[in-house]
Amino acid sequence: MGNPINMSQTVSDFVVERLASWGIKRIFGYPGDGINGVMGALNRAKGKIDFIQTRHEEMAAFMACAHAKFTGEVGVCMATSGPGAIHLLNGLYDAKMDHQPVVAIVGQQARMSMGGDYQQEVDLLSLFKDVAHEYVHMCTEPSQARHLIDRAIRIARTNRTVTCVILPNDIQELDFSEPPHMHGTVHTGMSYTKPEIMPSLADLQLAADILNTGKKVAMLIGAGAAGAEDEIIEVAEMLGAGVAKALLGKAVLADDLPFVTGSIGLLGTKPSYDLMMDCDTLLMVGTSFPYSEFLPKEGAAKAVQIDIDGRMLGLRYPTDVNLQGDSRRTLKALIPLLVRKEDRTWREKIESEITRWWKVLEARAMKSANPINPQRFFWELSPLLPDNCILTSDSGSTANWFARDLRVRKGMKASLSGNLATMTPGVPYAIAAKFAFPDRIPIAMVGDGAMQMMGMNELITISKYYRRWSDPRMLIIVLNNQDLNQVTWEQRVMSGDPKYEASQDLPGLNYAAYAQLLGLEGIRIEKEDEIGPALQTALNARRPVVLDLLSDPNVPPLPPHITLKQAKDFSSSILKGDVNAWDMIKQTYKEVVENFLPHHS
Ligand SMILES: Cc1ncc(C[n+]2csc(CCOP(=O)(O)OP(=O)(O)O)c2C)c(N)n1
Ligand SMILES: [Mg+2]
Repeated sequence: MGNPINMSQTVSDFVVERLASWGIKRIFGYPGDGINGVMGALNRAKGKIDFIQTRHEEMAAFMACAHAKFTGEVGVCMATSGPGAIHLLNGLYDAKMDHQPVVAIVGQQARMSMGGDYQQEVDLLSLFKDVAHEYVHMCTEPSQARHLIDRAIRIARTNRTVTCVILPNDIQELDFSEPPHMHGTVHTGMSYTKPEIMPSLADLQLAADILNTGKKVAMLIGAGAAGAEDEIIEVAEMLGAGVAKALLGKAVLADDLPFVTGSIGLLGTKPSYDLMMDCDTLLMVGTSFPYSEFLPKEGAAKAVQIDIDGRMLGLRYPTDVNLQGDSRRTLKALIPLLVRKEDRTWREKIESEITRWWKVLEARAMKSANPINPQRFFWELSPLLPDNCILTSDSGSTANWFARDLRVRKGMKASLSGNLATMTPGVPYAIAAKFAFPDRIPIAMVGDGAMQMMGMNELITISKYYRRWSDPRMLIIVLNNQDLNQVTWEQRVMSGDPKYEASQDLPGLNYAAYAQLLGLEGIRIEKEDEIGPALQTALNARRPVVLDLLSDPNVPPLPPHITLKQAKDFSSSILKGDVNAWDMIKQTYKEVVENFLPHHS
C-alpha cells in the first residue's frame, strides 16, 4: 500500500490524495492561512475531492456530521488554525454525541512559532482533547502524515466518533516522504471492514425467554435500529408489541404501521407514554434515549437491550439481558427463538390507542390560532411529503411538531441534533443531505431563532450551490413566531416562570423576502388556507424555497403526559403575570380538551 515516491508531492498533496483513496468525495470547510497548503492541494486535485465552502466553520462540522448520518460514510470538515478551529467545536460535539464518524482537519501555526504566544496560536491539542479524545494528533514530521490520516479515519469509523488531525502550516508545504524501513517508524494501510458483531446463542436464548414470557411487550428503537426495519416488524408482529421511536430513530419505521406509537419523551406521543407505563417487558434496539421517566419504572418490566456498542448497554434501564451486536443480525438470530403470542389483547389495545391519538393530533391541528397553528402546517405537510425526502429539524418547538405530528413513510430519512440538542443544524444538515443525494428533496424545519442564529447565512450557501444539484428542490420551513418558543414554554411549564421578554422575544423578519433577495424562492404563509397552495408551489419549484410560516407562539408544545407539578408551575406562570396569559390559556385549554375528551370512533 502507499504511493510511489514522488519528490514533488507535498504533505498537503499527500493528505488530499490519501483522503481521496479512502473514498472521501467531499470536504466541508472554510479557508485561512493556517490551512492554505491543503487548499492549494485540493485545488491541484480538482475532481477528486469537492470542497464545499460554508459561511461558518460550525456549519461545516454540522454538514460533515449530517453527511455521516445520512450516508453512513465518514464526514470530513476543515478549518484554519485558531478561530477557524474553535468555530468547528459545536458541530463536532454534535457528531460525537450522536456517534457519527467525522474527521476534522485543522491548520496550526508554523512549528517554529509555536510556544511563542504567536498570533492565532491556540493550543489545539488541548482544545480538541475532549471532543476528539479517541484520536487527536499534530503532524510534526512529514512521514507522520500517512498514519495520522489513516488512523483518524479508521478510528472515526470503528469508534463512530470524532477524530482530528492538526497540520502546522509549514509542514503542509514540505515534501512528503513515506516512512523509511527502520526502527521507530509506523506503516499503516487503508482498509477498513465493518465486522459482523453478534451475541452468543446462549444470551440470545436468555433474551428470548424473557420476551416469550412477557404478556405486554413494548419495543423502543433508535437510530441504531436503522437497516433492521423488516426484522423489527417481524419481532413486533410475533410478540404482539407496540413500537415507540426515539427521536433519532424517527425514520427507521414508518408511522403508517398500525403498531408504531410514534416518538417518545417530552416531544413524544401519549401512546408511547402509555406503552412504556403499562408494559411488563421491554425490548430496546439501538437507542440511548435519555429520559428515564418515560421508560417503565425500575422493576416494572423485564428488559432486553440490543446495541452494537457495549458501553451503551444497561445504561438507561437496568436491563436483564444485554446483547452486544448489530441490530439486524441480532434480531434475525433472535426471531427463530421467539414464540408468536396468540393473545392479541395488548396489541389491539395499543392499535386502538394509536388510532385515537392520530385523531387527537388532527383535532389539535384543526384548532384555530393566531395567525397560524403550527400543528396545522405539519398536519397538512405529512401527506404531501415526497417519497424518499430527507427531513431535518432544528432544536426548538419545531422539534415537537417534527417528532409528534409528521408521519414518515418507508424510504424517508430524518435527523436532528439528538444528544447535543443544539440550535442551528437544521439548514446545514439539509445542505449536506442535498449534496449527498441531489435527486432527493431535503426539507428543513427551523425556528426563527435558529434562522437568525446562523440558518439565514447558510441560505447564502444554498444560493451559491443549488444550480449544481440535478433536482434543485429543497424546502426550508421557518416557524416565524418571533419567540424562542421552546424555552419560553420550558420557563413556564418547568420553572413556573412567566415569559421573560428580554430573553425570549425575537425581532421580526421577512424570511421569504430575504430568500428572494438571494435568488431563492420565498413564500410567506400568513393564513391557514395558504398552507396547501404554498406547499404545492414549493414542491414544484425549480429552485430551493423558503416557506416563512407565521406561527402562533401560544400553541403549547405540550408534553404527552402533563404531571401535576408541571400543571401547577404552568398556572403559577400565569399568576405571575405572563404577557401572553390570556391567549395562552385559550390555546392550552383547546389542546388539553382535545387530549382528555377522547374522540371515540
Ligand atoms: C446553541 C443553543 N443555544 C441555546 C439553546 C437553548 N434553546 C433550545 S430551543 C431554543 C429556542 C429556539 O427558538 P426558535 O429557533 O425560534 O424555535 P421555536 O422554539 O421558537 O420554534 C433555545 C434558545 C440550544 N439548544 N442551543
Ligand atoms: Mg421561534
